[in-house]
Amino acid sequence: MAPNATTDRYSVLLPTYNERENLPIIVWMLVKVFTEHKLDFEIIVIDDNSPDGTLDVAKRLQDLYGSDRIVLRPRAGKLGLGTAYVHGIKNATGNFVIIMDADMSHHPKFIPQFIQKQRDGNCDIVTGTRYAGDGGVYGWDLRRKLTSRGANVLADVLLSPGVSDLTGSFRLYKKHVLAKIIDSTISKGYVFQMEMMIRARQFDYSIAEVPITFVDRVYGESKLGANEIIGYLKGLATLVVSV
Ligand SMILES: Nc1nc2c(ncn2[C@@H]2O[C@H](COP(=O)(O)OP(=O)(O)OP(=O)(O)O)[C@@H](O)[C@H]2O)c(=O)[nH]1
Ligand SMILES: [Mg+2]
Repeated sequence: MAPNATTDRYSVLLPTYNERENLPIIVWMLVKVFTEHKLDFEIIVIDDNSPDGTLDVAKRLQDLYGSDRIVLRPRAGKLGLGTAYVHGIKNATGNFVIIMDADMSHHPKFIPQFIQKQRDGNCDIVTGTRYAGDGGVYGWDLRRKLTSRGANVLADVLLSPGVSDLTGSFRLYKKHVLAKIIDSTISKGYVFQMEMMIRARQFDYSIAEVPITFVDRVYGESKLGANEIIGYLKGLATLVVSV
């Protein structure tokens, strides 16, 4: 990528809940990628009062990398991912926003590809996909793989939005585009990411895809259980009747 080609600035929204082991590693990797590619960036950590003390770790990272690079926007309690993005975007100073998980399932090495893709077509959204090209999932058992794949196939059949990975959450947006989409999205849980793509289609935003490899979270317990699956199916049904 041509250095200093533009005045673009990238705001990474990192929602965290009990990610004290993962946060220093993901932040280090992000700083490295952005610096090596001479890209302007900030990392906005939205911690929901994690009982494991993630916020203390975030403060130490802010001391280390500086408050122009690490921005802390904590909240008093666990309020969920959707509102975490809303909260984060309010404080974003970049013209682009990247949303990703803090548990290292999403590798920062893909970010330059997202940016290149965005610049190539001036697209509104670039989404990582586990289900096209060289994309894939590592470290999940068969049940979890089938659940994720099944969720995507089902949504594609019912809503056909033409995006290969609907439930993924590693994406790059023009900031005003993300603000508008979030504003019109009502779902919670896993359906939230999918509804964002469906709303994007309704507004006629252009969406490009970059294949990514997704690895299971490095530290911490996964919490995908029957409740999340039932929640997803209910949310999908609501979407099918409402769009
Ligand atoms: N601020 C905030 N962050 C959250 C909340 N729930 C999850 N997160 C963070 O959002 C990202 C995605 O959540 P995960 O727990 O990894 O969800 P997942 O990948 O579906 O499930 P895992 O198998 O547990 O990895 C992670 O960085 C979490 O720490 C929340 O209520 N508030
Ligand atoms: Mg995860």
